[in-house]
Order: sequence, then structure tokens, then C-alpha cells
Amino acid sequence: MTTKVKLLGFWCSPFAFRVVWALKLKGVEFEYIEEDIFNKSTELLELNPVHKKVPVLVHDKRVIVESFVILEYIDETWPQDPLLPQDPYEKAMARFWAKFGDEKVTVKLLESAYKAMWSKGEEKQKAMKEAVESLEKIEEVLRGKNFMGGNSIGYLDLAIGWIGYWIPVWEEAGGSMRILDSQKFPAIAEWSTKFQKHPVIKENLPPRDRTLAYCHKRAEEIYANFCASEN
Ligand SMILES: N[C@@H](CCC(=O)N[C@@H](CS)C(=O)NCC(=O)O)C(=O)O
Ligand SMILES: *[C@@H]1O[C@H](CO)[C@@H](O)[C@H](O)[C@H]1NC(C)=O
Repeated sequence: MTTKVKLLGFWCSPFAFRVVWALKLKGVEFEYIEEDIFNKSTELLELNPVHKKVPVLVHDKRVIVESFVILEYIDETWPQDPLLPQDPYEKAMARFWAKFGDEKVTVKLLESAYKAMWSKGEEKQKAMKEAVESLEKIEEVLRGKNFMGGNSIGYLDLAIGWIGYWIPVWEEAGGSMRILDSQKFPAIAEWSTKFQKHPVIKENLPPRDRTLAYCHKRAEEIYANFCASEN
């Protein structure tokens, strides 16, 4: 029996890429639908009336939203090449750090990265400090590890894998700003190089130039979330 899998995404959304990566790593065939998050389709509004955001996964008639929830659904539905650890404690830790990543790194870092890039003086210094402190925690978790998932890419790698690709783009968009200094964060640097070298990841990243141009354009309008629309 073939089941239909559909993904609504946005071309430079790190949240959507988590799902793309998971499906590709597991070899699940799916149809990708590009959503214009600044002019949302009625399909998106109907499928995700709560958040009105991508990614949205549709598996047969079932609709799943929120990237972490989708990752778990994928892992349980297609159990080959597991993403989450089997051990309950390890699983709890993976979920903990993924949540930390989104609360303290993704959101905080985006916010502070934008402040750091486009505000001046004290506010900029404070924002940079916050961003660096969050990354220090991630650095500790990564130290001595090949991947978060052991020797292969796992749930937590997919959860925070965006860091090594997107942050340098923001840094470049912001001019002289340096947050992800590879000397200060050698474990993150090494891990993100390995992560991006993986064939599935390498082939599924947004074009750098286009992402950079997008960051420049979005920078003046928003800083809290680089892929949040106004409404
Ligand atoms: N917590 C959500 C975040 C998803 C998210 O922020 N998606 C952005 C694209 S990167 C979006 O759809 N934004 C539309 C909006 O903010 O209206 C997840 O993990 O899936
Ligand atoms: C928004 O989307 C609709 C339908 O998809 C399209 O007809 C319209 O031209 C779009 N508007 C803008 C401003 O892109």
C-alpha cells in the first residue's frame, strides 16, 4: 500500500528543513509544496488554523504541525534508521536539548542576532552576549560527540542543525558581527562541518546567496524571527 505524504514548507525555513531532512534520511517519498508565508494559501490556513505556519505534514488525511511533533511522528511511522534514541533517558535528553535549542538558541539567537546586527551600543553588546551564552551550552553538549545521535544524524542534530548554516549567513548579512566564532566553539564548528557534509543535508539546504539576500531584505522589518510574517 502506498501512502501519500505531503509537506508544506518555505524555501529558507530551518523548521521546514528539519522535516525535509528527516523524510529524506528515512527514504520517505513526499510531495513538497512551497508556501508563500507572506501571502498564505487557503490550504495552509485550513491545515494549520492554530499557528498558520509551516512546516505542515499531511500523511494520508492526517495533518501534523510543529516541526518537533512532526519529527516524532515521522520517527514512529517510519521506524527505519531511528532518529530518537531508544533509551528513555537518552530520549528525554534529546527532547530537552531540542527544546532548549528552540527556546534559548533559535528564538533568542535570532532575536539577539538581529539586534546585534542592526542596533548599536549597549543593546548590541547585551544581545551578542546572550547569543554567545546560549551557544556555550550547545558547545558543551556537543563536545566529544560525533553527532548528537551517536555515529549517525539523529533527532537533536536535525533540531539544531540549522545553526552552522544559517548563523554565518546572518553574520554576513549583518556586516562585522561575529557570534559563531569557530575558535570559541570548536565542537560546534566540527560538528556542523560534518553535518553539512552528509549527502542528505548537503543536497537539502537553501541556496546561500538567495538566503543572504533574503536576510538583508528582512532585517529592517523584523528581528524576532526571520521567517515570521506580520500577521
Ligand atoms: N515552532 C514552529 C515554528 C515554525 C515557523 O516559525 N515557521 C515560519 C517559517 S520559518 C512560518 O511559517 N511563519 C509564518 C508566520 O509567522 O506567519 C515549528 O517548529 O514548526
Ligand atoms: C497572493 O496569492 C494569491 C493566490 O495564491 C494570488 O492570486 C495573489 O496574486 C497573491 N498576491 C500577492 C501580493 O502575491
